[in-house]
Amino acid sequence: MSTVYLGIGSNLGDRVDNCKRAIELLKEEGIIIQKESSIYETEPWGVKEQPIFVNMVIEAETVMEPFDLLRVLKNIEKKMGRKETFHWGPRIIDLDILLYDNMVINNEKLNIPHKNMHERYFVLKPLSEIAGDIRHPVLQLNIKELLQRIKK
Ligand code: PH2
Ligand code: MG
Ligand code: MG
Repeated sequence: MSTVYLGIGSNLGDRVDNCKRAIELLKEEGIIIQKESSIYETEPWGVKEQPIFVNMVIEAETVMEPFDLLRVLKNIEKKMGRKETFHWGPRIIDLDILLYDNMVINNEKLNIPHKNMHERYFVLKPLSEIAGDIRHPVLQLNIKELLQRIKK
C-alpha cells in the first residue's frame, strides 16, 4: 500500500457537492480515504478572472501505481463532466496527485510532488491541517514550513 495526498478543487456548479461526489467515486475505485481536510474557499490562482474555488486535500491509501492512479483520476474528472478549457481555467472538478509516498517523478504527463504545490496556499493550507509534519521529498521542508514561507 502507498500513502498518497490528493488535491481536490472545483469552481463551477455546486462546488462542495462536486468535491464530495469525487470522494465517493474515488472510494468506488478501491481507494481508501484516511483523512479529509476541511473545505476552503480560495481566490483563483494563476488566472484570476474566474469564479472563486473550493479546495480540499485528502490522505488516501492505494495499491495503484502513480500512472494508474493518474488515469483513474482523469476518468473520474471526465465522468463528472469536466470539459477542457484553457490552462488554469474553470473546472467542475480537478483531482491532482500532490504526493505519493516519498516518490519523485518528473515526466511530461506527471510530476510528483505536484509542480507548484509548494507555492499554492490552496494546497498547503488544507494539507497542513491533515499532514503538517510530512516532508516535501525534494525541498526537504515540512508542510507547515512551506506554508510559513508563502505567507506574507
Ligand atoms: N487550480 C488551478 C488554477 N488556480 N486556484 C485555486 N484557488 N484553486 C485551484 O484548485 C486552482 C486555482 C489549476 O489546477
Ligand atoms: Mg490543479
Ligand atoms: Mg489537475
